[in-house]
Amino acid sequence: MSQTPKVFVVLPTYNESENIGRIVPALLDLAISNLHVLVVDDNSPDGTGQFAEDLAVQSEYRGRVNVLHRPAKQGLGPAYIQGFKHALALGADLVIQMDADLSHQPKYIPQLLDRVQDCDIVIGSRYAPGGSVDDSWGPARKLLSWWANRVYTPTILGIPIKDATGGFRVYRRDCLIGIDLNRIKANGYVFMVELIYVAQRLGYKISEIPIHFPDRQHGASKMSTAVAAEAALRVWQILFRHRGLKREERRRAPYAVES
Ligand SMILES: Nc1nc2c(ncn2[C@@H]2O[C@H](COP(=O)(O)OP(=O)(O)OP(=O)(O)O)[C@@H](O)[C@H]2O)c(=O)[nH]1
Ligand SMILES: [Mg+2]
Repeated sequence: MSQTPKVFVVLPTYNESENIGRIVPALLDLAISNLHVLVVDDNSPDGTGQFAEDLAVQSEYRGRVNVLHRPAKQGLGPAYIQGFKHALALGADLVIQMDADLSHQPKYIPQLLDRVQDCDIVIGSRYAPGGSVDDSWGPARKLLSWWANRVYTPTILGIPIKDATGGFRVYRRDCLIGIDLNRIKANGYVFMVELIYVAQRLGYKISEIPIHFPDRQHGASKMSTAVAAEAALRVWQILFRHRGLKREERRRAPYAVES
């Protein structure tokens, strides 16, 4: 890796017009040189894609904001995969995955980047010691989320990860190539679990740092009980799909360049 790694933050958006103008400046104002943002918008009806384009041409951000426009809402997984491949094609050494709704707070990025010097993936973790979720969550919601992440998912998959559904992460370039993103089939939120399970099977070193996870202040969540229940069932599918993977099956060739 060069002296100053090229860092790309991939932000998937669907109707985040109230957040995009907050998060992009917050990221670019971090004192991190060579940090770029890639917005992956699924043709948001609220105009998020155009707001992102407006930011991209603002003189203070020019050259540091890229926007990928996808034709329609096609799910978080495919948006991230296209975004990751695009960031790699643009020369990213490190790729940060985060939501655009400010539940993933930019202030943790220096810690993520610091930790990734010793491993392949770092997860900003709600369930590592010292991590926490929004105070407004009731006891039932807290318990369910804790159980899903600390008990259900790691037990089924046999992985020692405390926040496998957490979507605030940094990956090294070689690791995103080695995983072979074409293996990842999940569309929705279980994408996080599939990707981390494949990484674990392939022997990548994964670490977690504690974060506080506040609820979004603006815009609407795309999460629902039905989506969460489907994700829980799909953990089994992920197990059967990838449990035979071995370290030798790491991909070596970079991806073909796509837009
Ligand atoms: N491009 C794209 N982005 C999406 C899609 N679905 C969700 N997103 C984005 O993914 C991120 C996470 O979505 P949220 O609705 O906040 O879901 P969540 O964070 O799991 O749920 P909450 O905790 O309720 O906010 C946000 O930046 C969304 O705009 C999609 O189909 N395509
Ligand atoms: Mg959210």
